[in-house]
Amino acid sequence: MTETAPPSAPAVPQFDVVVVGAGMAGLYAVHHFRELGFSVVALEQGAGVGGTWFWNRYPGCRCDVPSLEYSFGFSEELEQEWEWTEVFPSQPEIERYLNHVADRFDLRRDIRLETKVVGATYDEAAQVWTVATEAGDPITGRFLVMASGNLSVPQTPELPGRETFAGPVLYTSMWPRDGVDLSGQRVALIGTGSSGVQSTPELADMAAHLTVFQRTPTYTWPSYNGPLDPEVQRRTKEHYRELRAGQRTNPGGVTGSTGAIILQTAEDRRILEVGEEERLAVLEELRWNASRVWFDALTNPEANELACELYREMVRRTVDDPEVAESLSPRGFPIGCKRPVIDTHYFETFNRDDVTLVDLRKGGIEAIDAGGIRTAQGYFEADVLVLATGFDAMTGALTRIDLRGRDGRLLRDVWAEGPRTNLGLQVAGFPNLFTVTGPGSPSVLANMVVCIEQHIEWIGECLTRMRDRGQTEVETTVEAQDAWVDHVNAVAAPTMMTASSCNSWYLGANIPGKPRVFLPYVGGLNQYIERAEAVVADDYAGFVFA
Ligand code: N01
Repeated sequence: MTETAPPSAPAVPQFDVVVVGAGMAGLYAVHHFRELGFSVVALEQGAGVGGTWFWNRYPGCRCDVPSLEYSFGFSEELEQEWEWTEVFPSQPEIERYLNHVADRFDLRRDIRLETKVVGATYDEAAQVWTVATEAGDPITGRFLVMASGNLSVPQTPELPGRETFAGPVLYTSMWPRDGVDLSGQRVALIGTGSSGVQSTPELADMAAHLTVFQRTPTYTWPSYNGPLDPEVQRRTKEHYRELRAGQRTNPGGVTGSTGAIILQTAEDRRILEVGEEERLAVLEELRWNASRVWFDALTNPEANELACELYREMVRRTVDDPEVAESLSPRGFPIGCKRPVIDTHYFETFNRDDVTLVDLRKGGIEAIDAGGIRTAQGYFEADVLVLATGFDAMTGALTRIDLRGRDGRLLRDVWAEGPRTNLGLQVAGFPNLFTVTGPGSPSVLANMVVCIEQHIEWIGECLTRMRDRGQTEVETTVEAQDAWVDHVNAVAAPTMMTASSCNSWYLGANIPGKPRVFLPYVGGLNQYIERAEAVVADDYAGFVFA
């Protein structure tokens, strides 16, 4: 509960809908709500549209969902006219695509760039949200749609002496728009999650020397990227409606019908039922994927550990120096607990003479000074520091602003023990607030574009129903929210993702002090959509309208 009295808002707001963010979700929100006849504005802190794909422009940045599936399905013309060039799209290609979307649908006139939202307050009497920005006067709207991203708030770790470093300190998630010339530079990279793993081979190519500081080794699997076959693209365009329908009945929102190999999933093989000879034969045959094909490894820790050992054997076969190979081998947490990392020649990069691995488990970072990084293992000189240290995922963009609902209560306080939502879409005590791909929805566990379109359409349908009935306020009940949170927790419990040895950002474990709560919905996008549609069919059971 806060002490600040909410400011009074005008009875007639400036906009029907205020959207926060102009990434994929914000762009589609502007288009869709406008098509439905609502007045809408999107507030975006960046100097361009694209969200994730505007900010994360580090070398090697690429999506791991096939381009033909990682694209909007709301416009057949858009589907037909846009030509993808690679199986998995790179950041520049996705950014170009999203700028094309903004222009093609004339979205920019309702988007305010360089407008950072710092808070929003709900006026219960007026039923209006007042949104505060760093850019100027507050903006009012009947509804507030947070399209502010799941991985949009960089985690900025405490690194003693960082401010004394003489050279540039670059975040992969805030990479300079004009690029950086790293030729002849000694680069120090901290962080070996998806961003660090993707950028390692590219930074090694660009720099004079690359030193990778690794706190936790990562399970990574090779990307099957390459030029997109024009014939595959042509065929897909002929059958796009089937593909889009198929995405919504698939747990991950990806049909795989374009032939792209995404990631080997578990087959009907059981590692506990085969001897070492057969396991090694599978390793010969499937290489890295030999660690992913075992059905019993999904739930049985003993089976999982055997799969991990196959993975480590693959690291040993790839990395020349046995000590470096051992340092790069993950231990102590299961395969499947963290977000799978997809790489291009990551392990091979450590065979280069101009690349050094510093295993922080043998002694952590003690201090940074003007010329480099001091660890218990020695001093490493550097001209440029690159931080690939992750995000305050799923909740950061909502809890790090001053978001106040009924009685001026701050969302950060309401979620002090972890986020609670109904369907990841609404929070009790915060009427007329919608969170796109919020905690408790499939979001980061599925094709984000499909998740975004489904959420925006669900919200649009709800707002249209309200307009038709002359209603001006909608809010989830506490009971429906509690029931949804119980369901989210129940489906997560048997998976490796909630194993006690797992310290992932799915659990908030990467942010000091963040409550350990499993954030996304792991029941599958298809199951989720069924449940979200059942709520609508049941006349919005669990939601109260005024
Ligand atoms: O972040 P991460 P990310 N000292 O949190 C280390 C998506 N994504 O940006 O594991 C030293 O995974 C930290 O170490 P540890 C995707 O969903 C997708 O890489 O905490 N190290 C870890 O190694 C992904 O999962 C793609 O011990 C420190 C790293 O920093 C998500 O974004 C590409 C440290 C952070 O890894 C996040 O990925 C990029 C410290 N003080 C991103 N603090 C695709 O390929 C943190 N670390 C599609």
